[in-house]
Formats: sequence, structure tokens, C-alpha cells
Amino acid sequence: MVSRREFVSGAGMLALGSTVISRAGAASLPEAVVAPGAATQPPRLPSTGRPFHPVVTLNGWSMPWRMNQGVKEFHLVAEPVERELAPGMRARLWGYNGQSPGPTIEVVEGDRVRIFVTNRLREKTSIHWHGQRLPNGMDGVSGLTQPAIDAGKTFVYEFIAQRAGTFMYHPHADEMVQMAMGMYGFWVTHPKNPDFMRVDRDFVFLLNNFDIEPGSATPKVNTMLEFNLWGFNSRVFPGIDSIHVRQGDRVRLRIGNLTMTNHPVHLHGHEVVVTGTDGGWTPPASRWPEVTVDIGVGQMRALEFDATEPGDWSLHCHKSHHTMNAMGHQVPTMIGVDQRGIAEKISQLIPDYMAMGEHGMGEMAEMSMPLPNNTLPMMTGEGPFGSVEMGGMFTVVKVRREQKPGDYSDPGWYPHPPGTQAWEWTGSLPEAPSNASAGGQSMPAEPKETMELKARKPKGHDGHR
Ligand SMILES: [Cu+2]
Repeated sequence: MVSRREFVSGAGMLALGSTVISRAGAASLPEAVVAPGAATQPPRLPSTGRPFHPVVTLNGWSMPWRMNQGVKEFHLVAEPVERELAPGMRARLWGYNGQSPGPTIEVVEGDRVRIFVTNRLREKTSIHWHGQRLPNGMDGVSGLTQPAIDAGKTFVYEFIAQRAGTFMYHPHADEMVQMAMGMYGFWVTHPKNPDFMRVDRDFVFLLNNFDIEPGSATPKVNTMLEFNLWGFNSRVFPGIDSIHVRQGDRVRLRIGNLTMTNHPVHLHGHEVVVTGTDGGWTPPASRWPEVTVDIGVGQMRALEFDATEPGDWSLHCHKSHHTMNAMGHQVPTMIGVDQRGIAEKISQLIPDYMAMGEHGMGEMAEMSMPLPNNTLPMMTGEGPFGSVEMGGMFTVVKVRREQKPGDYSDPGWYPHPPGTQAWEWTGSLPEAPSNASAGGQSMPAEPKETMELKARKPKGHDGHR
């Protein structure tokens, strides 16, 4: 039997690899560690094996390993899990080691890796190591490169992590159902040289979608396109943690897409460049600045930016239907329709009837409408100035000068310096704005044409370092 131990959570760096060794003999299965909750865990510094700079999994965690005669051993358990998508809604999913998505696996280029996969589902499964160079028989395609892993059985995968980069793992058996139920995880192979492409903070998350009817908890596995919940790492706004960085940090966001459609991921206030795909690092000459990066189905994109601007910056999918929670797509558009008479007549038949959306739907974020149990409002999330009117694939990157290196805790809402926030017009300007009043932003002093002609000074960050 597999022994299970609660994954210790808490602030500060964790290094649990060594404690795992002492608990299990080399001839037995490595311990299958589980994560109890959906909180973002701090980076896990390697206690054994070669050094690397660990990633932080948004609303997730990295898996400890044991070293067995030079081989890095992990134990994944495919099983039914319960995942809180956001406060107020729990979903019955399938995942790995207690959570969906499964734990992030972090290894170093050149590591020999052995992964034990135990199937605790009631149907067959397998794991495909998306993007990896490996012997064909380790590719995890059931029926093609191996027999499927029957319920109750454990299979062993073993290969050398040949190429540094960002990968995903997911079943290649009853794939439509198992991925719709939440089975996937991230894999990061760090470069041998820890200083290569080094960043200050490195976050990973998967994009995912579910179709869960309000009041129920199990995803409808046959849905192809009309999903009603869109998530980062099996969380939906306001359940997605914010991302906390120090002003001046070089930040990497590695985002993988295992949904049924593409997601243009948009960051406010900064420009990003794509420095990596699941195929490897991008050549520096191929990079250009963007503020929205489309991430196709089955793709990973590593976005990098210098977090120069302090503030609370939105990070979200730009498909506006993907920043909503459970909504009925059949609801008719009522903008401009005077519903007063209609509402009166209908409410004689249906006492709770309410006219909706006459002036837009923003008002719905602030109405506390009665909801069925176990579902989420369509648009929600309290910001410091009211409802954010969002859901789904939305979170906030908090850039702060005071954030200490290595501190991933939430600094709270951004205090806007005086004169740097949109204000309500009351008939006159407060005072002539000076160059210094716009939060340290200076006004362009030279003609626009001159500025455009000047070559942008290349930053060291944009190239291989
Ligand atoms: Cu999207």
C-alpha cells in the first residue's frame, strides 16, 4: 500500500525531498505525497540532486522526489479528487495526488527520472509526457506504445530529461473524458546551468475549462465548446490567487493550454515577449513585444516581462466570455428593452421573476441574486473600489517596490499615489498637472516622430544570458 502524508504547507521555502527518502526504502514505491488544498505553495528548493531555481505553481504545488541511486523518483496517483474552484463551489474532478491539476514536476536537464503511476480510477489510464524527448515506449499512448494501466495497477515510466523547457502531462487513454475531468499537470525541466535564462520569479499554470451545471459538481464530459467555467489551474476568479512580484523583477509566466479553444492572455501595464514554447527556448531574433499572447490548444508559452510599473495589473484571457462564471448563453439580450410591463405580467405567474440586463449586465455583478447551491455568480470579485465584474480566467499581478526578494505573500491593494488615479469630473481641474504628478511618469518632451525613430535600447533580458 502507498502511504500518504499530508503535504506540509506554509510560508518560506520548503525542502521536503530528503524527508521522503527516510520514509521509504529504495525497493518500495516512493511516497505519493498529496496536497490538501488549492493555495499557491512557495517555491520548493531542491534538497537533493542538481541545483535549480524552482517555479511557483499558481494555486498549486511542486512534487517532492526521492533520489534512488542517482535516479529521481516520483509517484503520481491518478484518482478522483474534490477541488474548490472558488469559495462557494467545489467540483468533483479526477486528478493526481489529491488535486487537479496534478503536482508540478521539476527536474534538471540530464536527470534520469523514474515516475511511478498508480491508477486509482475505475477505468484505464496512461500518462503522456507532452513535449518530451524520450524512448517511444515511454510516450504513454495507451494501445500504441503500451497497454493501458488498468484500475488498481501501477506502471513505471523512466527516461532522461533531455531538453530544458516547459512541458505538460496528461492521460492518453479515454482522453476526452479524463481531461474534461481535470487530469493534467505541469512539468519543468530546468537548464543544467542555473543561470541560463534566469529570472527572478517564475510562475506556471495551465488553462482549463469545465462544464458544470449550476447546483451540480461533476463536469459534463461530452461538452465540446460551450463550457461555463474557465480556469487557471482548476480555479476560477475570484478563486485564483494573485501573482506577487517585486518592482524591477524579471518575471516569467509559463502558461499551458489544455482546453478546447485558444486563449489570448493579456497583461496590463507591461509588454511581454515569448521566450519559450513547449518546443524549447525561442531564438532571441524571433521575439517581439506583445501585450496579448494567444495560446493555442495543446501549446505552452513562456511570457517574460520586467515588472517595472508598480500597481495592481490585470492578467486575463481577452475572450470576454472566458472571464465569466457559469452563465446561460441562451439568455436573450435585453439592452434597451423596456421590461417594466412585461415583468409585472410575468411575476403574476412566476412570483420571483426579475427583469434582467436592461442597461447591460454589469448590474448583475452587484445584485445578490439567489443562486443554486454550489455555483458561482457570473461576474464577481470585490476590488478596493467595488465589484470587479469578472469571473473565470482573471487574476491580478501585484507589482510592489516593498516586496522582498523571495516573498510571495499578498501585499494587499495598491495605494495609488495622489494625482495618479482617474477621478470624477466635477467641473474644473484640481490644479495644472505637472510632469511629476503622474506617479513619476514623465511626459514626452520631444516630438513623437523623433522618439519613434530612435532605436530602442535592447535589454540584456531579451537575449540568452
Ligand atoms: Cu480564453
